[in-house]
Amino acid sequence: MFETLLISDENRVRTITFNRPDELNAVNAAMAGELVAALKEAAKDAGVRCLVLTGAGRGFCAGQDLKAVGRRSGEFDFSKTLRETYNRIVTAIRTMEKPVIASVNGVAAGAGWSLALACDLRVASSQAKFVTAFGKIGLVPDAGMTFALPRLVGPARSLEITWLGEPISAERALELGLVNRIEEPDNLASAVLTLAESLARCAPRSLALTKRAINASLGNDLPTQLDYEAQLQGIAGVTKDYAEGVAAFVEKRAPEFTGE
Ligand code: T3D
Repeated sequence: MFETLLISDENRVRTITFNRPDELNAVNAAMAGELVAALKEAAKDAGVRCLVLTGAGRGFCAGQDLKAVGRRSGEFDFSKTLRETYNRIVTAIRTMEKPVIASVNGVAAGAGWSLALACDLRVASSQAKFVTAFGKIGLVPDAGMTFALPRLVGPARSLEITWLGEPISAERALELGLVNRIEEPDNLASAVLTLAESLARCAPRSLALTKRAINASLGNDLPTQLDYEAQLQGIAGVTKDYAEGVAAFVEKRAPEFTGE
């Protein structure tokens, strides 16, 4: 269906695989457009309870396709392109009402790292590395990197990482809180699927509203956040899944959540 992406579904988990392995899955115009469409589809498909993003071959994603840069015609409008591509992709991931996991199978560079940072959780291969790349080619970090990094590691480390552009190993990324878990390369896909399946068994509205609450908390003061929690609990507390969760507890059985 897509030229640059592979899509697979297993146990209510959708996996989108960036599929330009010869370029370490660098993003060209076709891939950016297809990613916007694939994220939209995943968001509206009620059968998809968790989404995984990963890369084919030895890379996760090397950011903008630099080989395509030379083929650009006329005066290139960076701002317009970013607004119409990466900004839409990052917004789609951040606002998706289901968990999105980056399964970082190899190098994540430039906007490719930004895409991983936009995800809710990151599981990295022990062989993965993270490279800001922007500074080396005279650009500014984009695709949400300057939003995500300070929230994960604070402003001073964010500047150190983006200014110096030194590659960060998976192990260091784990120490810094840039990834949630590390897996051996051969085990990465199955470990991520197991994690995604656990999330897919949870109550979908509970996961979605929790994502909203955690995202909102970073811009809220305590009274606002407490009120927001009360508002969201007002929604969760009248779902069939809440009734099912309580019934399953009392009956000592596993809940069957439907998303209603
Ligand atoms: O322009 C706009 O629209 C604005 C948006 C900008 C957003 C951005 O993402 S800017 C940042 C762009 N990305 C980079 O600058 C990263 C460039 N790549 C690298 O620095 C290195 O390739 C890596 C650190 C990612 C990996 O290094 P390594 O040694 O593991 O692999 P390699 O040998 O450099 O690359 C392997 C192949 O992938 C190679 O192809 P070849 O020579 O075997 O035919 C290489 O050219 C290709 N490749 C890697 N990155 C890109 C790429 N091809 C196109 N675009 C790339 N970004």
